[in-house]
Amino acid sequence: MSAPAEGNQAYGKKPFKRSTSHFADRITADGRDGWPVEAGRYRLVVSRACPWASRALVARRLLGLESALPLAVVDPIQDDRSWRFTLAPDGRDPVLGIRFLAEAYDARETGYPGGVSVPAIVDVPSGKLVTNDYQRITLDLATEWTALHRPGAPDLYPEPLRAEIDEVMEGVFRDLNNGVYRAGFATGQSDYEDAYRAVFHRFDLLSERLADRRYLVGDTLTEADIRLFTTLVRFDAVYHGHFKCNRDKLTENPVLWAYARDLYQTPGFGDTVDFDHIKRHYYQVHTGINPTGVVPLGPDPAGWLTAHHRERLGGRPFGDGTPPGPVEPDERIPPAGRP
Ligand SMILES: N[C@@H](CCC(=O)N[C@@H](CS)C(=O)NCC(=O)O)C(=O)O
Repeated sequence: MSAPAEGNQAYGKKPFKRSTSHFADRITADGRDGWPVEAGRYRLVVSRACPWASRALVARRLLGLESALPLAVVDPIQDDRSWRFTLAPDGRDPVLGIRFLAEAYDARETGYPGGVSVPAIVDVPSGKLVTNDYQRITLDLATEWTALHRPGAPDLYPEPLRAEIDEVMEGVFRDLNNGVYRAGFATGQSDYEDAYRAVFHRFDLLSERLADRRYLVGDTLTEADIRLFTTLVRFDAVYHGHFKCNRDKLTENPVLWAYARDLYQTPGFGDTVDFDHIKRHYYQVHTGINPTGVVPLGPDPAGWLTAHHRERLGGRPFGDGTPPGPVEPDERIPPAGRP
């Protein structure tokens, strides 16, 4: 039995509290937790709706880990057994042979009482969940999976910049990545207002920071940009309306809108985004805040492809490396999900 999806928790006047990842084993080059990096051994399970899982989708593309770490995409709509493989033929993941992600959680720990969340990495031979630790997964893809990176892969977590990257990510997580959820799931006026203020305080700080620099830290793409992108790309489609973060739209903030478009148009970012999955998940699953389940038609995503002019700020997106190649045909976003 899985816990109810976030957002449908019983309504008391408690602030929204994010659960911590229960399964925090790490897949490392030296295999110290019993899970060595190995091509083809693990399966990355994501929802394209989920911002935390989407970090892993972007990092995997930028690093060229597609064939080393194959992908399973779940249906954006959970049922009472949580995430389902209904997009696969016969509703079963063809490699793991399971219908619900919960089965991999159960294989790892019988009777685990917590929620079944994505991203999740599953060990294919045993069918067991290895980790759902979304904060760690992408950092390990960048630093532990290096032997399997593509030639020309960028360094997304460069050693000399880690302290600054961590500091930037901390504020982005608290006020934006998680701040929008605190606003959206608030059940009391003052909790909502606190979260709303934090979201737009961070908007203001970031638009100042990014006015004259192309990326958040250094002059290349890093993990910090991935984490900001996955929230910004959802902003007008869901957070502005559904989560009531409506002081500004992203499109009304010239700096952040240009920054987000620049990333969206960079190979590895926009080509992982499915606006159809994003909108259907939030508006249909969170029945506590959208009881009708009606999904809005707007906004028009066409703007994501317009010129951003951020090249003028310089920057070297991939440092000494190169952009990733085209998306594999079976991972391309269907027309309903893109501009
Ligand atoms: N709550 C997860 C973080 C990732 C997360 O919240 N994922 C969401 C989708 S955006 C999810 O799978 N929610 C289902 C649930 O928690 O029941 C954790 O603490 O590990």
